[in-house]
Amino acid sequence: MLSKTIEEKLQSQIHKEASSSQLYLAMACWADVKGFPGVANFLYTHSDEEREHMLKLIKFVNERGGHATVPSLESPAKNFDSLASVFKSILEHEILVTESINDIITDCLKENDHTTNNFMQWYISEQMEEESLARSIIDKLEMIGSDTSSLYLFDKELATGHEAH
Ligand code: OFO
Repeated sequence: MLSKTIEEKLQSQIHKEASSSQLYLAMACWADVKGFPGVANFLYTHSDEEREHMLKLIKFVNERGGHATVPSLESPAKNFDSLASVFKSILEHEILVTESINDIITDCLKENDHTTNNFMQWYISEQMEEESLARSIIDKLEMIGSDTSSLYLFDKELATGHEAH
């Protein structure tokens, strides 16, 4: 059975995962209309993955005696400055998500909630992968700069899922 504190924390995490999904969907739309189909594809997939993260949490809360609330979401930004700024925002966003997951785990340890702690470990590994992927993409984009033929190849590479996990 979940304590009230842990249930509230998980509920707030549900909101964060849903917001991430929305944000990456907006970024995917932007990349799509700006002529980066590979990046768009990568971001559509990332958006779906975040929705999966949300669903996983919702099901866990319901299975453990809580009752998950489907969050209402604000509309994310529609326009972004550049590919580099998109991936920098993703990294910043994911760092915040990691902090909030760590915070839930700290509460689980305080409350001896080993089940939730164990469940949240999956999110920890997922975050490590997402952060390092975002960092490697940012490094690559910094190297490319504004060289259009390299950007074209970069986009193609993301389309084949070469960078994705
Ligand atoms: Fe990458 O946010 Fe989900 O966990």
